[in-house]
Amino acid sequence: MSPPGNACAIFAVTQLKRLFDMHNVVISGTGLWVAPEVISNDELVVAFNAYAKRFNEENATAIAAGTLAAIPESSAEFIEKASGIKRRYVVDKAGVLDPARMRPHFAPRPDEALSLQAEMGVAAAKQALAAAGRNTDNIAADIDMVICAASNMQRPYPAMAVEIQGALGAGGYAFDMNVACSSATFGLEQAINAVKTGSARAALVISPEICSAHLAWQDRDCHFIFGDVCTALVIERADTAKSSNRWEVLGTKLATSFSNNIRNNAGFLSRCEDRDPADRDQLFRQEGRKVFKEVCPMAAEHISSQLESLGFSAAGVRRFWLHQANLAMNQLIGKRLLGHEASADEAPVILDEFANTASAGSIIAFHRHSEDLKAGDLGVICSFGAGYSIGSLVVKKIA
Ligand code: CO8
Repeated sequence: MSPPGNACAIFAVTQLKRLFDMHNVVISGTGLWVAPEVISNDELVVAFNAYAKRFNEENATAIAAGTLAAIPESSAEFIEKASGIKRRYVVDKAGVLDPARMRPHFAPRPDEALSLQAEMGVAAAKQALAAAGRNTDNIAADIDMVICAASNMQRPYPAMAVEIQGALGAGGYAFDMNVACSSATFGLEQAINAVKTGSARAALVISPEICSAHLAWQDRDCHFIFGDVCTALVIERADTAKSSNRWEVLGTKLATSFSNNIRNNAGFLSRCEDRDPADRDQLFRQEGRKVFKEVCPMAAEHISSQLESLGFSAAGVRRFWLHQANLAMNQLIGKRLLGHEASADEAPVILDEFANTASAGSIIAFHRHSEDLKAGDLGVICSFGAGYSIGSLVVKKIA
């Protein structure tokens, strides 16, 4: 039997070897599935106000008696001024804009058919694979990990990621994860670590966000906030990557801190609690002002401390692809980081077109606004949201 000192030395050598075996990792392709229908603020407000009028008329007696509050009108001017949002893409517009329904309508699909989130995921993933220069006819040859990372899954099991893996014909393993608005960045860290350590060769991180299904379209405070979309990214070893838009991952940083300020109580216990799926707490709700005040400093500090730990400063970053919840939030974070209001070139905005798309927002910004940068340019992808949760990646363009 070897003495304990020897065992320690062997352990240390093995660990060192593992360290030296680590691979450099790149983001080599991105894809974006955009929901087929658009709702402008004006259209949304017309529908909301028709709903409010109807509600107020139907409940006129209770409102006059003071036992029920009347619903005030919404306004397109307020929405754009308070959030920066001008329109949003949704899977189903008619259901949302029907004052008698106020939620999308999705036709149920049989178990044998590809489910809605998987359909979005497959489309975005194929785009990302093509952008990465991968053969979309033989995906198993390249991809051996699929993560479906989103703020809502359409069912608990089987995992959406496994359905997407099957539909793509990818190899390896797949799993779902949910960290609300930070699902994509948290998923990216899992994929990056798996590729870095060799437990996967290449991974897809897919975020099908159907935010319209968990939004209370009858709530004036938030009815304008969300849109539907799906993003996908290919993560692979730097030495296998072929695409012309490759980004080396220099570091990832995740953080969470519990808060009730963004919450949704819908879950598998709801039925046993005799809850109505339309109850207000079974849908997205938030204390928007508190979120704004608490999350902005957290996100700015998170990014600057990560950059410092890697030997960089915000001034050396060419572009910030920030979470897309609210324009003023991003302006404040940009100002804290840079000392001046970030220009659209420094921190691109996509929420005007897409609204808040939960975890997909910062990835859409990266997808739309990364190709123009030069080799050597530094960038930061950062999400923040419910949990609270913050996830960031520092990346460097290498081709
Ligand atoms: N039209 C006209 N007036 C309005 C409206 C409206 N639609 N809504 C509110 N008002 C009025 C209010 O009544 C209030 O009037 P008064 O001053 O007389 O009381 C006034 O406007 C101001 O209201 P607020 O204080 O609510 O407005 P804010 O300026 O704070 O803006 C925002 C509201 C835009 C919501 C803002 O607070 C915000 O964006 N905050 C940050 C929110 C955020 O980032 N949240 C992140 C959540 S996303 C996330 O983490 C993912 C979760 C998972 C998603 C799942 C999918 C659904």
